[in-house]
This record gives sequence, C-alpha cells and structure tokens, in this order.
Amino acid sequence: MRVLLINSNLKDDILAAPPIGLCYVASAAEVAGHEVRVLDLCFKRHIEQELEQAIIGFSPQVIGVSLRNLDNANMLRPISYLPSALQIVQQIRALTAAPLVLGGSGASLDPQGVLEFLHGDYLIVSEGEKSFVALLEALNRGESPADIPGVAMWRQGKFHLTPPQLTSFPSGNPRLAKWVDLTPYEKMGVSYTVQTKRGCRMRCIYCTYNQVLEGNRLRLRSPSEVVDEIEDALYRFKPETFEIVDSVFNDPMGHCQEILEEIIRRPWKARFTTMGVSPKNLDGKFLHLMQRAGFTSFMISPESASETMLTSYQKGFGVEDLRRAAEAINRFSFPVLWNFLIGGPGETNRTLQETLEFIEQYLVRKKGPPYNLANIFLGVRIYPGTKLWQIALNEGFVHDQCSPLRPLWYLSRELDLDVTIRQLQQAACRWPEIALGGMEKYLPLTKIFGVVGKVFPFPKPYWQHLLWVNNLLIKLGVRSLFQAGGVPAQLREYLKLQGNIPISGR
Ligand code: B12
Repeated sequence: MRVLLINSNLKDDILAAPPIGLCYVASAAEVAGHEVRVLDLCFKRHIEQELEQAIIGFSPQVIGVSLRNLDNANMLRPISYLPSALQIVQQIRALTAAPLVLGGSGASLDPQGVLEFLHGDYLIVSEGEKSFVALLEALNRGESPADIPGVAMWRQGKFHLTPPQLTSFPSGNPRLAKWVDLTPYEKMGVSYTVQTKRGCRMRCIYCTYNQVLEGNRLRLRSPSEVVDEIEDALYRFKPETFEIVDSVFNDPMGHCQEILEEIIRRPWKARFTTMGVSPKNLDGKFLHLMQRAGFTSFMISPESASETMLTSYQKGFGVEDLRRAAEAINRFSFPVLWNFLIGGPGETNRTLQETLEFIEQYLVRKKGPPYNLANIFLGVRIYPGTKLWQIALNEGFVHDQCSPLRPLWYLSRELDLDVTIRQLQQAACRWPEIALGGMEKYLPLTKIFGVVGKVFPFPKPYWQHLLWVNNLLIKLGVRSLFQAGGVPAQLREYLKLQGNIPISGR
C-alpha cells in the first residue's frame, strides 16, 4: 500500500523534537513491503501547500498522523496543540478520502477524546510498529482491524479499543535521517535521537510513561544494536550530538553501563546528551563513564528536594540520594538541567523553601561559571490513568466528565500562591540558575540561535546560555519584571474554571 506518514508537531524552537516515533513506524511499514513517505511539517512555513504536494503527487491509500503532545504542559502559559492538529487533519480530509490513522503519545493518552476531536478513522494506542503494520494488512484485505492490539476505532457508532500488547522491543533502527531532514533541527541545537529501551519501572504518581505510553515492564535493546545504530548515523549523517530519549537513561544501571562501555570500545568519538537521568545511584564513577563515552550535558528530573514531596510523588529516591548526586555532578563540568515540579499533593510553602534551599546549596555555584540550570514548573499536569488523576478526583480538582484533552492541573491547596510567587521571584532575582516555567513565552526568541548559530557557533545545548542571559538580567536589575503580580489570581481563576475551559491554541 502507499502510506503517507505526517508529523503534526510544529514546535520549532530549542525544544523541537525530531519525530523518532513516526520514523519507527515508517521503517516498520517499509520493512513489511509498503511504499512509505514521511512529511515532517515542523519548520514548514506553508503547511497547506506541503500537504497538497505530498498528497496529490503520491495518492496515498492510508495516511498516518502523529500527535506527540496534547499541550505544552505549562500551567503559567497553557497552550493546546489540538487546534493546529485539527487544522492539519481538516486540510488532509479536503485533499483525500484515504483512511486516516492517528498515533503518538498525545493520541495514546486519551484515545477516545482524540479520535473524536480530530475525526480520525483509526487510532493506535502506544507503540505503533506492530499495530500499524497489522492495520495496513487488514485494510489491504478489506477486513476490520478492530481486534488488532492497540487499535481504537468506532464500531457501530461506539468507541472500541483493543488494549495494546507490549511484549518486546518491536523493531531495530528507525533510520531517523532517512525519513526526516534533520538540518533545521540541528540549527536549533537539537540532536539525533536514539532509544535504548522501552518501559519504565518508576511509579511516579503524575507520570504516564509506565502506563499506556511504554508500560512498566522494561524491554531492553541489545547494547551492540543500539551502538550500531549510532555508528551508522555517525558515518552517514555526522550529527553533532546524539540524544538518548529513554524515559530513564540509567535504569537499569547495568544495561546503561554496557551501552556506555560499548560506545567507548568503538573507534570513533561522538557527543551525547540525554533527557532522563535518575539521581539514584548517580555517582562519580558513573559520571566518569558517561564523560568517557562522550556525554557533554544531561537533564535530571528530581521534581523536588523535599523529603515530604519526594515521598508524595513516589520518586523512589530520597533527599540524601539527591545530595549525593548533586555533589558528584558538581565535581564535573557538565551543563545539567534540573527539572522541578512545584505544587503536587502535600506541597506547602515550607516544602518549596526546602527545594529552593537545596538549589541554593547544591546547584548555585559559588565560584566559576554556572553549570546547573534549575527549571521550575508550577502546577502538575493531571493525566488520565495516573495515581494523581485519582487524587485529583477525590480532592475535586477534576470530575468524571472532565475531558483530559483540556490541560488540567493539580496545585496543592496548602500553598499560599502569593507567597509562592514571591518565593520564586526572590530566588530568580538572586540566582541565574533559576528558570521559571512561565518563561515559555520567550521560547520563540530561542529561534535566534538558528540564525546567529550559522555565524557564531554557540556551544550546545543552547539552554545553557540562559544562565548568562539570567545573569545579565539580574545585574541590570530587570529580572523581576518577568513575573507579573497577577499570576496568583490568574492561577486561582484557572483552577476554578478547570474542566470548562474551551480548547484553544493560545
Ligand atoms: C525525550 C522527551 C522529551 C525531550 C525531547 C528530546 C528530543 N530531541 O526529541 C525534551 C526534553 C526536549 C521534551 C520536551 C517536551 N516534552 Co517530552 N518527552 C520525552 C519522552 C521522555 C520520550 C519521547 C520519545 O522520543 N519517545 C520515543 C518514541 C519512539 O516514542 P513515541 O514518540 O511515543 O512513538 C511511538 C508511539 O507513540 C507510536 N507513534 C508515534 N507517532 C505515531 C504516528 C502514527 C501514525 C502511529 C500509528 C503511531 C505513532 O509509535 C512510536 C513507536 O512505537 C516522552 C515520554 C515518553 N516516555 O514517551 C515525553 C513526552 C512526549 N513529552 C511531553 C511533553 C509535555 C513535552 C513538552 C511539551 C514539555 C515542555 N513543557 O517543555 C516539550 C515538547 C517538545 C516538542 N518538541 O514537542 C509529554 C507529552 C504529553 C502529551 N501527550 O500531551 C510526554 C509524553 C511526557 C509526559 N508528560 O507524559 N520531551
């Protein structure tokens, strides 16, 4: 069959993400004998023309559209990505009657809501390789795909879903650069992405990884297969940096170490980063191994540095682990982005203060250039199927009829919001290491890296330059201007209306 796969994610700033999931699906469909094309709409200026060209020239028999994010998961500046996805789907529908299959993490979180909102014919929940190929075969034979694991669809007017079966890592090399032009991503400082495993064993109460997205059973790829994929990309496309996009890179530690050792054994050198390192068992020896393998930066998401909150979030580590990890990290010079999530069940101004004190004590460097950036988000996004959804339901933050398509938030009622904003403000005015989630509105400004980077090659990852921008703003005394005093009232109003807010792009 002729299959066109479309990436609907238009986020084109320093957080841009190449559609690796869509490429996994494209490679699996091609291996199964289908004629496959990928249209990546990110960075494209004239979307309608791009769709026209791709559809009219190729006449696809099936169209797949990936929906990565429902929204930007930012309570201080919520943006839903559904309206832009709907526009893309409507334009597709105006050009072809081919069946439309939705997929991706956004689609998987609320399959019924997304199928309805985007008027899809089918939707694949969780990983797409096997289910999508099986669906193509069923459609080719003129049979109903309803019983294929992971397929959601309307049957006799009713929503029908056959639960996905996540048994082993379903495929090999997704061949990212074969399907997608990575040049605009590289210009924005974004790396060539690689997955070493699927599944997450953590039990964090707010998280979806161990639920419908990847399941909680680890499915590991063999270290040599992972490193072969990196080697192949390195020789063919010479990416500046590779990024491991596992849920948690260093769990299980043994598998992760084997991959690092395999990289070290190979005759080439490459640069690496990763978004998910756990502070548990993070010591100097492991960091040294990461450094020898070519890691130059990474992200870590403790979410809090208060024992009360780490227990509440069920992070699986304590403050002592965190202190040890921070001390070990500070002996190296990796730029490290620390993510904190303020406002979960049990958060008080005291627990927030504990986190800020940890940041001051461990992340703020007293001498030399700053390396640690503490990215603080206020409010926890409530996703269906998580323990937080249950807590939020019991406490009245959401109700049974709330559509998870709307950005829904948990924000501890024990937090005095005026004090909270003052605490965050004061910290941000003192330390360049603090980045507040509300800065999202300035993210489009990061596109300047794509332009200036051609002449002046700034070191990557680009987020590290926020440190000197913050430093400058503090010195000029203008940093406090970034958080208006109206924020607490805005948050209160938002929580009051929660569940009734229309889905809008801005
Ligand atoms: C790594 C990561 C990041 C990195 C990305 C780095 C990079 N260069 O790619 C960084 C830190 C930058 C990041 C940023 C953000 N992220 Co993020 N991220 C992840 C993470 C951990 C892995 C994503 C990944 O690459 N997975 C690997 C691929 C192979 O899996 P996949 O995309 O799901 O694809 C499979 C299936 O979905 C399916 N599939 C995919 N497409 C299609 C299409 C069709 C047609 C079909 C049939 C199937 C199909 O098949 C694929 C293969 O099996 C996920 C959590 C997770 N475990 O999934 C969150 C996640 C995707 N991120 C999330 C969010 C909210 C964000 C941000 C908005 C956060 C923010 N406020 O800044 C931004 C948005 C960035 C963007 N450009 O869109 C949410 C999205 C929630 C939602 N669905 O609404 C997730 C799910 C985490 C969560 N909170 O639960 N992220």
